[in-house]
Amino acid sequence: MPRAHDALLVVDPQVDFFPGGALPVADGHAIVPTVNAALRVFSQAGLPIIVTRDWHPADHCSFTAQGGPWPEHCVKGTAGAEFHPELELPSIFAVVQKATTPDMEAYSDFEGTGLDDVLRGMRIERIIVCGLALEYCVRAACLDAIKAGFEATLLIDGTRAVEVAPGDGDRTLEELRAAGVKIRKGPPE
Ligand code: VGL
Ligand code: ZN
Repeated sequence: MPRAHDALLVVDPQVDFFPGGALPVADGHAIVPTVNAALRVFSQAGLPIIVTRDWHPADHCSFTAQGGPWPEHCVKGTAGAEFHPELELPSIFAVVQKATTPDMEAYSDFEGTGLDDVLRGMRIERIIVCGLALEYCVRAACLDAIKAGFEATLLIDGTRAVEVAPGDGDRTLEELRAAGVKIRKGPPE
């Protein structure tokens, strides 16, 4: 891997989701080597790379101040919303931003973005997924990829769980497997 008609989807590798950020995933740094390897391999193969970002207005409905479940995070234009500096981003990649308006929450990169049509237009058949956080945006991206008719492979070493409740990560993996998502260990080479 990868092969023709694959695309790489790196979900929300943003400062706020790493340790020290506003909504940190413990051990988030552990994903960096696998994500960078995936970026390198897809870039060298000339295959599409999509990096997504949670891109909220300051009054987003998911924030506790608005009655939502999360602390303020990934406010568009702030340092916490930047891609993590340890990411080795190639010269060419596409950015998808989501949950950009106050009233709409979107964990999935396919929700309200038109990404599925863009990928179909590029003749993509399989989506290789990594990033943060496993139970939320990575889960939603994998499930929606399958629903949209793509194959989906999750790079297990390139993702980590928030674990709001212990065991959430493992339960998510089971759910993804049952939905037809392939789980792959190690970097994509
Ligand atoms: C995410 C919680 C809130 C994620 C985004 O990227 O997984 N999680 N917003
Ligand atoms: Zn968010």
